[in-house]
Amino acid sequence: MKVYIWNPSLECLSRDLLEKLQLQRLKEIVYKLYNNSKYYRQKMKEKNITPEDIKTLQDITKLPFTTKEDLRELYPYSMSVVPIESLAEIRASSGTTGKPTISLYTHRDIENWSEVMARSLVATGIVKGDILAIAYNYHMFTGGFGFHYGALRVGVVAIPIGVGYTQRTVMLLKDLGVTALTSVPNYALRLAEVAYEMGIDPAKDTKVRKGVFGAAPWSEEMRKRIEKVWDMQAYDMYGLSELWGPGVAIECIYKQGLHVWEDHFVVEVVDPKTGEPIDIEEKGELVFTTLTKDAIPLIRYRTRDISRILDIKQCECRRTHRKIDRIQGRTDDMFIINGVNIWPKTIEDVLLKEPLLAPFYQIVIDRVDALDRLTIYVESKTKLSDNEKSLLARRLEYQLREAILVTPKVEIADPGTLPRFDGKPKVVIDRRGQV
Ligand code: DLL
Repeated sequence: MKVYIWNPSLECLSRDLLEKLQLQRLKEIVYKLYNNSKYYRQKMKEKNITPEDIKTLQDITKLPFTTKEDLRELYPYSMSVVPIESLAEIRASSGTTGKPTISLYTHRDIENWSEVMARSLVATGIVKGDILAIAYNYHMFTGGFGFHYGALRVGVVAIPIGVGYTQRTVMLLKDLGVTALTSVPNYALRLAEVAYEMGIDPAKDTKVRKGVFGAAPWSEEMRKRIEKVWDMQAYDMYGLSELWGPGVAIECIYKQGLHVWEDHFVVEVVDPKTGEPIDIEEKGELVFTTLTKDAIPLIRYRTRDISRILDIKQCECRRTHRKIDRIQGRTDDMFIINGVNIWPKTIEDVLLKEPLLAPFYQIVIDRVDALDRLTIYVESKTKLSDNEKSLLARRLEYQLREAILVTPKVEIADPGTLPRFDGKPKVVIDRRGQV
């Protein structure tokens, strides 16, 4: 297969020059935050450091961490270091206690995000001449627009196909001669299933031969299945809204880890318990410092995603940017339903507000027809009639949808019927398995 590179002068920059560029940008960003962000100035003062203490890249470990809690506390605008009128876009993630985290973008942010997305698409062989169906949602989520911006930058034809109209999507994939697909990984299997039901063989009757999947964990086994049913090459894309969205790291055609765009991000791996740096190749929590983010630059952002930095000097694709392994899990209890991040606590908050319910519940996640399904079993305080159960369940489904942005199925259980736990309760049962 041919290696395509969007921006060779930066993607293949020598390590020496790349690290010099990183250090220069790191110094600039630390200086900017020290002088413009009350929050970071305070945090640096607590650690007794000033921008002058950053002399080498290794000095990054002297800097304080930033967490998701910090972002929530400073909701909605207080993390920003630019005036509101210079913003181009505002996005919000699904939140834990009703308050989402806010992502702010200046025009420069959109420029840089488009650049890393362009590089990422091209790294997977999606180039001018391709027709890309973007089956991510285009609302507040970063998936749809992120890929869209990247496609426009490269000159790939973008189809904002979105999610939800699966039969129509299959028809359009076929009729429009789509060559590349991007979505949450399991949606690629769902599309294939629906295609078969419509008498369409995705491998033979469509031209889709490349796919980029991310926003949720997926296994090698799932990759094999996707590649087989579609007769495509499937690549892993990593990103998070706090760092623009998708486009932080991407697999190149060699599929041996994901290149992190290191002229835009410094990647570290730390021990999730102690915060101490971890050796190369060892598993730990990914931490990113942004080097070019404009509205909300972040220092040492704790992602809670588990991975490792791979000890590979030079990739066969010639890119010099270091690679991380595919995401192996998380340090917290967040789970992802069809690309939407959900914390059990948000569900609990809704359930415990309802006076008819007892505080015993279970969250069950299944995969049905290649889509994630969320069912919440919760006990009522007193025995209810079938009609009362049904009314209560519908009301809770509505309230939960408002809180978690996914519609679950709610089942009301009779008092005393759900399991009790002596120790840490096992409230989330994920039956999706590896695939
Ligand atoms: O999921 C951005 C994105 C969109 C990435 C499209 C890739 C493709 P958030 O909604 O903020 O942003 O969720 C970020 O999703 O911390 C991981 O836990 C998880 N995640 C993202 N990509 C992957 C991946 C987008 N390739 C959170 N493998 C992250 C495993 C992933 N988990």
